[in-house]
Amino acid sequence: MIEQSIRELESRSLARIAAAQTAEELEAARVEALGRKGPLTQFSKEMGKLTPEERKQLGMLLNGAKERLENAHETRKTELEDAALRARLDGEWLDLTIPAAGPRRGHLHPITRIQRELEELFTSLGFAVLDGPEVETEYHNFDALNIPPDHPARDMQDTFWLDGGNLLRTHTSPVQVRGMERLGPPLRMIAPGRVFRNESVDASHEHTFYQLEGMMVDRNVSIAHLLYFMKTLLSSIFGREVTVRLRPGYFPFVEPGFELDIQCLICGGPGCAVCKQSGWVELLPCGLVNPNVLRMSGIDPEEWGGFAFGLGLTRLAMMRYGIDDIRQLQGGDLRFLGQF
Ligand code: 2NL
Repeated sequence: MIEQSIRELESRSLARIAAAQTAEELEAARVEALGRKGPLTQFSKEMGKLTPEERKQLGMLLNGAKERLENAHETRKTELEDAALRARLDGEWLDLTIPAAGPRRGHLHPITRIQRELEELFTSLGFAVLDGPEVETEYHNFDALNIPPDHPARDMQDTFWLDGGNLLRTHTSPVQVRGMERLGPPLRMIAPGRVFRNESVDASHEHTFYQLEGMMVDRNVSIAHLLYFMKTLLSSIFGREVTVRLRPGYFPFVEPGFELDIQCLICGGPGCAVCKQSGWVELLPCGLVNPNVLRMSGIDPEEWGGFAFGLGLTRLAMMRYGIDDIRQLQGGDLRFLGQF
């Protein structure tokens, strides 16, 4: 009678253990079959009422059932653990043969690209590419350029002055002054680089921007030479012939000085929003080098003459790429720079 119920109990519990699908279900089945409140334990507790012979019989029965249940539990536990590990390995596999993504490829800043293009062009025309200090003396930045002592450009509002009387160059002209001093005539040179003005920053003004100035000094240099080189420069920049005009312009370092305008490339002359209905776009200040400037750098203006020009690289980059806020160019935002 009792033997019968132990056997039934065992086979029911074995079935439950084998059917367990999770560690929780398995544990519940184990507690039910073998736990301290489980039927097997209850049977063991009642053995005291039995005769020694009956006790021996029942004890063997109970121990056998207990052992088989424990084995079944252990087996199922291992099965479930193996299955869990296999599922995890399937989910987490790594293909170590896939090639790595590699470092992200960078590229030149749009201003650097324009600068390099123009360096190539001028090199091909026999010009040297010169570099110079960004911290300059007042002499090289102003005096040697015939800029008078009371000129507003020398003001605190326009120039970053440094302790000791030096300053951050406000144009690349001092590089050309140093070039004239060092090379002597005849010479052809360009001076591209970073310049600084004490400006309030907004969409069209930066305290830091880029310029490319150029100069040729030789015998019998005329405005015809100036025009030839400027037209060559502009058709290289814009990739087509451009129509130009000269208007008088005043800069202390050139005499005569000009504003060179190009016929508007958007509307071709009749007038549009870009040229403000005038048909012309102001682009390039230039002129013949002032004899005082030549003399101060040790070049005899009776024998030598030259032309010079100044090109805003930052403005050119904005025109070419349609950038409407100058602050983007120095901003370092890769989402912006990545577009070029
Ligand atoms: C500008 C300035 C110009 C020059 C720059 C120059 C330099 C020397 C002698 C004579 Cl050492 N001239 N530079 C000449 C004409 C115009 O432009 O701010 N351009 C955006």
